[in-house]
Amino acid sequence: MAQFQDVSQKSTLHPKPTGLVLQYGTAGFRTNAKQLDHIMYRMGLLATLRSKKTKATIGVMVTASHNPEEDNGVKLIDPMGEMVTPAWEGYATQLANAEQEDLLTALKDIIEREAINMNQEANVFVGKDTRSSSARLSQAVLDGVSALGGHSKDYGLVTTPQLHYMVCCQNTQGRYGEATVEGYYHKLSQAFIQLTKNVPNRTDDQKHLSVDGANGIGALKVREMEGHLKGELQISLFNDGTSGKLNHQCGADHVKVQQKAPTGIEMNTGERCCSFDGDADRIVYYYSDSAGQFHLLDGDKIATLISTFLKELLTQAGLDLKIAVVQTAYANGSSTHYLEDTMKVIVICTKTGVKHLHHAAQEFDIGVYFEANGHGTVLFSKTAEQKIQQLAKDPNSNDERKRSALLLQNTINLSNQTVGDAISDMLLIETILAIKGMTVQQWDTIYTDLPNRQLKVKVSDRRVIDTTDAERRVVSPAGLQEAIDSLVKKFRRARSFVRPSGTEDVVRVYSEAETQESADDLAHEVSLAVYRLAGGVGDEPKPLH
Ligand code: 16G
Ligand code: MG
Repeated sequence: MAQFQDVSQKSTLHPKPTGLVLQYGTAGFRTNAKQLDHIMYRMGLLATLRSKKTKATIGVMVTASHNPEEDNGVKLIDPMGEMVTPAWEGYATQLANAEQEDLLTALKDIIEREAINMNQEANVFVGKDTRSSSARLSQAVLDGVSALGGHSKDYGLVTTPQLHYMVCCQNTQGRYGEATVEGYYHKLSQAFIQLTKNVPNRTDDQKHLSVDGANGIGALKVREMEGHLKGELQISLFNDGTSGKLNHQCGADHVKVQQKAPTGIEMNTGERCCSFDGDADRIVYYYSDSAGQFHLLDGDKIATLISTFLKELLTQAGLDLKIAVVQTAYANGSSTHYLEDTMKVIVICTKTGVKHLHHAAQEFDIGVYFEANGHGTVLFSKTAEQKIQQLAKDPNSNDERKRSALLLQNTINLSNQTVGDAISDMLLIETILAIKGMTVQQWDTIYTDLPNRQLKVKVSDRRVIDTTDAERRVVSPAGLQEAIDSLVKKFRRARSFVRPSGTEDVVRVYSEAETQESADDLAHEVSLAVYRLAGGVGDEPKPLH
């Protein structure tokens, strides 16, 4: 077929380095940008096949999120704006690793296995972050799409959640919104303005927020959006990419892992600040108190704030809808405790990675999901949306119920229901704080985090670590879980787990305990156990104190 000739011919412009093996991991392919040209071309091909198969528009996002600027990556977006389905992650890995001469065979194998009608039209949306390699790499994706005769739309510079949003809008014929960046700003800012209208006399302090844009795409987009907010939110933007390096000493991941403020931000005592990550799908908040102490409000604190707000609204509206919070093993024990025992909401724990949380959240009328690292959003089921809409229109309902229903309705519009979105989350958090008349300090004291520590251990092959129970327990290597259990017993209110990273060649160690010193000691001792029982390489982990 002429189509395949074109694929072959163009593939010579995007040759695969012989022997290079890469895997479609938790967040797609991610490595040094120099190794990714052939991957991008091939993901253009695969997205075209996926589009033919689903008879819908598919998204391809070129980004490596919070990784250093030298890296890049790519992930595929399925029709409703969700992560691509696992079977196709497998195809992505196969196609990526086929040697140059086997490319057509690998491609035809997928076509056959999925019984794809090659006469079906295909449509692919492409977006990219601000990395210097992104322009060239997204061009390689577009080459792949055109080689198989697919149509493409290049959105250029967009945040990851914006591209997810576009794909969902396109495939729902605009019911979710208009598939343009303007449409996105319009939908979110309208909802934000409607919600903040409920709070008369907001002071300038309440309207002001300092944002660390991680020197990335989020900075550009938040600036674009600001005008739509009609002064209801006044942003001081730091690390806007004009001079600093992407993710370097800044951004949500840096702040969360280092538990300190990013460089380049001016923090006044008690003022709310937040950081986005490199592709703006994560957000964390923080402030510094009068003693100069830094306080982090991570994904767990955000999930608590949002779920509390929604639960109160449901009660006021008299709506019987089931709400749940989805977390991972990284959620601080205090947050889980507070949500279950004080708030009486259902808490679910899943494996790390957005797709796992997203799917678990879809099981409820309202599913609030957040990873401790700040990736998360709120999902509303069709039933929930309908009940809320009905109540908002019901002429017989009283004022309080109606007001709550309207607030819920605008909250739905403010949430990016396809994936975690720093901009949408930021607007929702600002709204809730305004409506509840809460300062960042008051939000922080809802519960007190248990001190915790994250470490990484280099081992010769991290796949020797196998986990179960949503990554909370180790199955192999033999003896490791027993070792962790007995170490945990030495400390008060302690917990620890280890898991192989899905994005880096390391084993991650997490611990929490009553004091920081205990959490540090526990993390160190567990790291030693991993080093000894799972084939550690290099120097033995050293104590933190
Ligand atoms: C990726 C995941 C994120 C997860 C992180 C864990 C997506 C879109 N992103 O960034 O959810 O927390 O990986 O990294 O799924 P790790 O496996 O290296 O600890
Ligand atoms: Mg990200």
